[in-house]
Amino acid sequence: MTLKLYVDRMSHPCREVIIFCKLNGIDFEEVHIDLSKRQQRSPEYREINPIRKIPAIMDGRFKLSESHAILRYLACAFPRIADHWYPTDLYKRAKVESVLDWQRTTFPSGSGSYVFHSVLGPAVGIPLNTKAAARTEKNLIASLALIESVWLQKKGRFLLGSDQPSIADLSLACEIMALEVLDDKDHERILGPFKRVLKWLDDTKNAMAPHFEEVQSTLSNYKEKVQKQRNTVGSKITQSGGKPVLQSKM
Ligand SMILES: N[C@@H](CCC(=O)N[C@@H](CS)C(=O)NCC(=O)O)C(=O)O
Repeated sequence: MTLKLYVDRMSHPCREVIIFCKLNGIDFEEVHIDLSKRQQRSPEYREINPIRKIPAIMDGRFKLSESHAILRYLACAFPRIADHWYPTDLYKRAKVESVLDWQRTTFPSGSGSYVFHSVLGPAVGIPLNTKAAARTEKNLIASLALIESVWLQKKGRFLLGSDQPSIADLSLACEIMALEVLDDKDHERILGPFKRVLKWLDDTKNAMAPHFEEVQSTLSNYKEKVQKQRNTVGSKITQSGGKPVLQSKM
């Protein structure tokens, strides 16, 4: 039976799982759970994941949620997955685990939240929140500094000094790449100072080509849409001398 992925490509944990399957030639069916329509709250989806979050998978009769648990499961359950993704060597695996755990405990108030409060919220029906965005920006900058000084210190191109990417590279890169949706000025202000992070992101994208960019393109398309809306509102404000021009719906 084909593996089913319950996902929305707007969500970074979902993108991680899709990219992993594509990179490793795992056959899957993508079931779209539309966050903007709150389909994760539907009774049907509750049967798949009672926690009502995405991603989730169904492999035969086995159901699983939590992106990191899913990545670990896929890396072990499917044949011929290259060892570098989730090393069998206990010490190497433990190090990969430490990055994954750090990411889930530290980053929820980092890039994901920042992007959510400053751009993505309306995509799932939640208004933007500039105060929360400012609060999370601090945490995000501190996390980027830590990635640069701790995880990217060694010689290799990838996290922990490795020459090939692991599921920790995939997951962390997907989370940080959510920042792509910011306008260019904010993106440069936040990521610009972190040259090693930028180089690692490039190396990760290249090592995972073409699937990384292809799956990430949902976000780039959303950015274009937001940009167009900003420009339209901006030009209406200019035309009206400061106040947005509100169009009649009729
Ligand atoms: N720790 C979870 C996070 C899952 C999660 O928060 N997913 C979000 C989308 S990015 C979601 O389903 N949100 C819907 C909701 O909270 O109602 C994972 O890594 O899978």
